[in-house]
Amino acid sequence: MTFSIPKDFLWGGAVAAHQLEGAWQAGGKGVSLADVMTAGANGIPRQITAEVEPDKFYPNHEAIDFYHHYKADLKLFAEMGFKCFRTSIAWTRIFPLGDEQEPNEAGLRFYDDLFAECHKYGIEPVITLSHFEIPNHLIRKYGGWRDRRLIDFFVHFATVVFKRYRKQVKYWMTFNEINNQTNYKEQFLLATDSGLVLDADDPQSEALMYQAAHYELVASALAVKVGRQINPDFKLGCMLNVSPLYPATCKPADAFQALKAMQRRYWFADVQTLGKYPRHMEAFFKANGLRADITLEDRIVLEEGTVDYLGFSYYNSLTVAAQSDNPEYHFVGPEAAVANSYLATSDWGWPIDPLGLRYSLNWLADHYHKPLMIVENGLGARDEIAADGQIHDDYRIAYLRAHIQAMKTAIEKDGVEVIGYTPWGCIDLVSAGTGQMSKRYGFIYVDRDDQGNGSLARMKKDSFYWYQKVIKSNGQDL
Ligand code: P53
Repeated sequence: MTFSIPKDFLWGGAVAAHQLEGAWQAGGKGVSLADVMTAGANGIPRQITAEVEPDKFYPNHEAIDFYHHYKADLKLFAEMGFKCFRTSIAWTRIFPLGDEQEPNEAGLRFYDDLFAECHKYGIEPVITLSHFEIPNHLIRKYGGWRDRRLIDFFVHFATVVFKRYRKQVKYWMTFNEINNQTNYKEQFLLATDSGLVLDADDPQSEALMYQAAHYELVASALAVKVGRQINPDFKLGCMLNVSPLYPATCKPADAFQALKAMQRRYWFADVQTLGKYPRHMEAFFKANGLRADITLEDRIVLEEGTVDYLGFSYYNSLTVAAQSDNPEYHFVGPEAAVANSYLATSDWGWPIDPLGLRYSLNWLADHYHKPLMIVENGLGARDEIAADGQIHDDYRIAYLRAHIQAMKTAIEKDGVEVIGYTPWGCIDLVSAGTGQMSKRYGFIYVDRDDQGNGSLARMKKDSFYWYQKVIKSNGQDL
């Protein structure tokens, strides 16, 4: 056993197809959910339109046009020393509608070329199958994941890409941040996770969420089973957003509320890593009449399709206080969260808490006993080009340094097994939550603004050189 960052550690960066590729109609690509989301802003939600409306601005349509810039961009990632690159396959490039039998060859070819370019530099692709980009047709015709037929469509998609990229891709994840929908009153989270486009106060939203989530979990397990048959060397993972929940005070009711909130947000990982619903969720479903369509056959599939590793995003912790009117805690969202006076926040109001990453790594290791991969972490911030023409993003470096240090301590002192670290948005891209370009995460700046103006030129920030040094020293020189 070694208690240090392993030699073959997967340092890299993470993105999602819809947030950077652009080229939303190239090569026969179909319309995805991301193509019908308008731009929002800090505190202003993005709108989801039924179809693409000509007079509206949809920032993902062009994004940063990675589709036509990927060769130059990968060259920059290679220059930083990336060992891996996490992106997703846009479902609508492969199946423009989502329910076809025959895949779209032009879409498949794009990823052939992209993965070949990665391997040219010894960069291992890490691929998410479904990252907030469900085909819009599946939303409009089937109502998204509320319909059991989506399982077959997804498994067919997974099978096609597993076979096609059997030799090019080893690391896979099924559904991005599958547990975001726990906050089922937020339209954006239900839509991006499950293709459920509902009003915030829809009385069905909780029941539909648990149904949709169940079908996704079955689809995820089936995909894992199929993937293992196609290539036994595949590493197949799940992906959760992890924001540990702290009690606001040492009042026992607050501590208990935090415990309940953890159960309510992370049970998805129990299903995906341990193969079954935890008893607390079975009891919750029963008590609340939330009996979804869960068959015996589904339960067998869940047991058979457990993952090899657990990927997760970490941005922040959350703090909760007991709510006397809601002792059973249905819902984990902003209503329950309180400000944590010990933590500073980003310009978008996200608490900054490096120790929360060490906490999360420990908690996940204790519960799930699987290798962990930190597949997103980072600071969304505004960048200014200084008088010397450079971007001195010391705030971003400070954030990442503190989080990598927390990860290192978890590996060295707590014995947690971590196989990789891919900070989010390694090149500036469209924010998922707000649709903004100005909420930047990258080591590489992209000249494009929130209205879609700009030359798309790329430029290295100070953090580019810093991260290059981190990778070169395998995390020793922070
Ligand atoms: P943006 C909500 C809460 C935590 C993570 O987010 C989230 C979201 C959705 O916004 O998303 C993940 O761009 C997601 C990425 C996303 C990234 O975090 O809103 O996997 O697609 O871009 C950062 O600042």
